[in-house]
Amino acid sequence: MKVLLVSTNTLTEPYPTYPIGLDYVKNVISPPHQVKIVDMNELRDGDAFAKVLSEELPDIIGLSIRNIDNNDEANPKTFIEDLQGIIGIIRRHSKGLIILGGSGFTILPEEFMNRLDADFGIIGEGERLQILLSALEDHKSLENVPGIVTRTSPVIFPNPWPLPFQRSFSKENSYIPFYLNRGGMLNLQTKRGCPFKCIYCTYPAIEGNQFRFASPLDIADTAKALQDAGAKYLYMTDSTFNGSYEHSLEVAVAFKKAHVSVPWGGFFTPLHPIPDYYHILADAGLTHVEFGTESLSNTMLDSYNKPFRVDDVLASHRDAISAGLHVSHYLMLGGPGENNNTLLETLANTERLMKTVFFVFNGVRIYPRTALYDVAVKEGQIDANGSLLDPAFYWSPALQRETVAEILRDHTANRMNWIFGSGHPNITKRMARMYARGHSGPLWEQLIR
Ligand code: B12
Ligand code: SF4
Repeated sequence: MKVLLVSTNTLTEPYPTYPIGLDYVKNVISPPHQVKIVDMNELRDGDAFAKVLSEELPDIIGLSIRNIDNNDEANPKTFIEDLQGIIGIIRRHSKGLIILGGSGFTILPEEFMNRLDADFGIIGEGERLQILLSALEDHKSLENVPGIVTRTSPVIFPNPWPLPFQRSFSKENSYIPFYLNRGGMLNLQTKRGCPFKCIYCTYPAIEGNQFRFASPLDIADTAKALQDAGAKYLYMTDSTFNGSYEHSLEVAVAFKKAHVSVPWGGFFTPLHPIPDYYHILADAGLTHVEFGTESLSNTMLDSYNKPFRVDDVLASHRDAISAGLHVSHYLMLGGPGENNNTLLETLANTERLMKTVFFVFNGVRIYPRTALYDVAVKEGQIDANGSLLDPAFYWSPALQRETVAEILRDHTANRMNWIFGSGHPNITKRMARMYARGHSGPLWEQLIR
């Protein structure tokens, strides 16, 4: 069959993200199927997309839905209307079947199927598309197959994909220059899944609740291929890069052996560090560490069910800084149990983290199939029958919004290293200008104070 895979994500904040997921989907279905990937970032408008549809005449159009929204309570942006527009163009210019997939789709499969005129959806890893395509060719029933959603079958979450996952990256992909010209960032996955159980997190539902590792040699080979394609920086897309100290160190060793020289970074969990860990990674090219710290109050870390405590954050921070790395911390304010005391405790402890940037989110985005969802329903913060396509954020009943705003204003006045939500538009504009002048990487190191 002829398959057209479409990356629908055109969000450029904080910067555009290369559609890595489609490299994996393509790898598993091609051959036997004839596959082309297009990226709406490159096509830019509906006419160009309609032209591709008319020229390619695909039997199947797979839409990758990465983002539901921009996860910013103060300036929310949702993407359902853009997706409806894309599907309208497909229906007008193609007779192909429409299949939805991607992390955004996986979080809200029922709601996307209800709101979009699609034929099928794949929950979780897109490698499962091969099952759907074979069943279509063989005219087999697709009802009640875990991970495959039809217009009539119920949503059944599948087990993680049981086979090794492999990417097919081609430096000939026409959309690569779009990313190279805007920060030079390509991305790389070293493992899937997360065994931790933080109460608000969707990652285990998207990727599975155990780590599944790619081979360090394969990862280093792909890193080299990305570097040879012109990447100036690699973002590790793992839920938590250091979740396995053993595997992440093997990756670092493989990078050194393969002479990967491009800088890289990713999400880290501030677990208690093992000796020399950040020095070894720095020596293998790591430059940026983004810690998913979320709070600096042990009461709140307990409430979020985080696998570390404040002392571990301080130790991780110290080690990463001493290895010469750029360090940032994500903070999430207002979750269950947050009150003025825990908030003030977090703010006081931020003073112990020097030379850093804080990415701060007010309220905690509520997603189905998380423990936070159940709390939010129980407290009446959301309606169990309502839609979460319009983002809802948990806010602790013990907090007054105005008091919090005042406390934060006082604490962060004149501090350039506190970024709220998706950031001030001026920062995004400044980043775009710097990228245009040839700067690369995530650039938040410019804000470190
Ligand atoms: C790494 C990451 C980032 C990095 C990306 C860096 C980079 N250069 O790539 C950074 C920190 C920059 C980032 C930013 C943002 N992110 Co982010 N990010 C992730 C994360 C952890 C991994 C994404 C990833 O690349 N995975 C690896 C690839 C291989 O997987 P994949 O793309 O999902 O593809 C697989 C499947 O989804 C599926 N699939 C994909 N496409 C298709 C298509 C078809 C047809 C099929 C069948 C299957 C299929 O098959 C693939 C292979 O198995 C996810 C959470 C997660 N664990 O998924 C959040 C996630 C995608 N991010 C999210 C959000 C919200 C954002 C931001 C909007 C946050 C913000 N305000 O800054 C921005 C948006 C950036 C942008 N321009 O789009 C949300 C999206 C859901 C939502 N609420 O909208 C997620 C799901 C996290 C969450 N909250 O649950 N992010
Ligand atoms: S450690 Fe990170 S990825 Fe894992 S469950 Fe917690 S927040 Fe999610």
